[in-house]
Amino acid sequence: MAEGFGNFTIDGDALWRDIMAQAHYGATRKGGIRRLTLTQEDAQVRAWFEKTCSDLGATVSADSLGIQFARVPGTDESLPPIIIGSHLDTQPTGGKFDGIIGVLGGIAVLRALRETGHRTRHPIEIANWTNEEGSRFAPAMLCSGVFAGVFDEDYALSRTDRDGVRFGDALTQIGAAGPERCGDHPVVAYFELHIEQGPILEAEEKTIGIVTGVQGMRWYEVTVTGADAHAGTTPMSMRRDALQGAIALMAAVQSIALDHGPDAVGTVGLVECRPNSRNVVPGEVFFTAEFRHPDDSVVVAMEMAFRAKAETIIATGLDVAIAQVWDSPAVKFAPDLIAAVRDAAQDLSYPAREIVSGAGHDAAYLARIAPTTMIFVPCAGGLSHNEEESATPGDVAAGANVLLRAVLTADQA
Ligand code: HGY
Ligand code: MN
Ligand code: MN
Ligand code: MN
Repeated sequence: MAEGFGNFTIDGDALWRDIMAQAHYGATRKGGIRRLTLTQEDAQVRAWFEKTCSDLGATVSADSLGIQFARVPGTDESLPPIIIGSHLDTQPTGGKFDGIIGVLGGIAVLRALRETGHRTRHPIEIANWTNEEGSRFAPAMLCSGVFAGVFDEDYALSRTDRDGVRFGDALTQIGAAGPERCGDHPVVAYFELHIEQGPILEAEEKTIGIVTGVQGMRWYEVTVTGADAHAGTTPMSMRRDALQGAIALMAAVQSIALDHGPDAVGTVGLVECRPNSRNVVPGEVFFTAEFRHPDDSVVVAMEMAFRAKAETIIATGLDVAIAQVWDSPAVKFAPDLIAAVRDAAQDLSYPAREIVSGAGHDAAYLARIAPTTMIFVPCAGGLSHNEEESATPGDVAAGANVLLRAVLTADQA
C-alpha cells in the first residue's frame, strides 16, 4: 500500500461529468454511443481528450497510429512512465462505459494529483489506444498490438473496413497521427480500469474485480461459395445454396461452444449474404466467427471441430474458406500489480474478487512488454456492446480510487 499517501480520493462527481460529456460525441437516440474508430465522432472525442488533459496540466501527444498520450512529469524524469489507459472508440451500438472509464479514470487520477499537489516519482501518462474494438478494422486491439510489437505498423495501416477504406487513409483523414513511431515509447507499468462487461461482479455484489488475466480468443472470416440461381425455376436438387451451407456452419459455432464446457463462448457477429435478393438462391455468404476460452488448448479444439464441420459442408458441393484473422492467446497479469489492486480494494473496504477477463483489452498486449493489470467494476446486468450498457457513479468512482492507490503503490515500488 502506498505509504504516507494520506486518504485523498478521486473526485467522483468530476469523473461522472466527464463520462457524460464525452458521451455526446456519437450519441445515439437510445442513450448509447456510435463512435467507430477514426470517424469524425472519434476525432471529436480525441479533441475533447486533448483539451481536458491539457487543462489539467498534461502534455498531450499522438504517435504514428494516433495513440494519444497525456503526460504529467514525475519528480524523476529519468524514470519511464506508468501508463493508465484504455480506449475511446466504441462498437456501432456501444455504451457510455466500455473503454471510456479506463481513459477517464486516468484523467481522474491526474485531477487528484493536481488538486493535492502529490508528485509521483514516475511520469504518469494516460493513453487512448486507437482501434481497440476491431469492429471497423479487424483485429481488435490493433494499435496496442503494434505498440507491443505483435503486429507491424504497415499491417495496421493496410487493414480495410467493410467499405474498403484503408486504416492509414482514415487515420490521415482525421489527422490523428503524430510524429512518434508507434512502439518507440517506454512504459514501466500499465493499469487499465474497465467495466466487467459480464454478470459476475453484480451477481456476487462485488464492487471490484481483481483481474488476473484475459482469456484466449481467435477470430475467423468465413466465405461459403455456391452459385446464384433463380429461386423459382431451380430444382432443390440442382442448387448450390451458399446460405444453407452457411447456416449449418454458423449453427456449429454455437453447438461447438456449448460442447466445450461452461467457460467456452462462440459467436457469429457479422453476416453478408450475396446477392441478397429475395428471389435469388444465394451464391455467396461471408460471415465472421470467434471462439474464446481461458485455456488456449480448448480454443484450438473448438477451431478443429469447426474446420471438421466445414469439411462436411464442402462434401455437399459448396466451397468453404476459413481465414483465421486473429489469435490472441490467454494472458496472465503481473502478480505484484494484482496484489496492489487487491490491497487497495481491501484498504478502501470495497468487496472484491479475482476474475479472468472474458473480453479482450489493450492490457492483453501491454502485458507482453510491461507489468500490467486491470481493475473491473460491475455493469448493470453484465450488459455491454449494447446501447443500454450502464454502471453506477459509486462503482466507477470506487474503481478509479482503487486505480489511484494501485498506481501510487507501483510508483513507490
Ligand atoms: O472483443 C472484445 O472483447 C473487445 O471488446 N474488443
Ligand atoms: Mn473495452
Ligand atoms: Mn468493447
Ligand atoms: Mn476490450
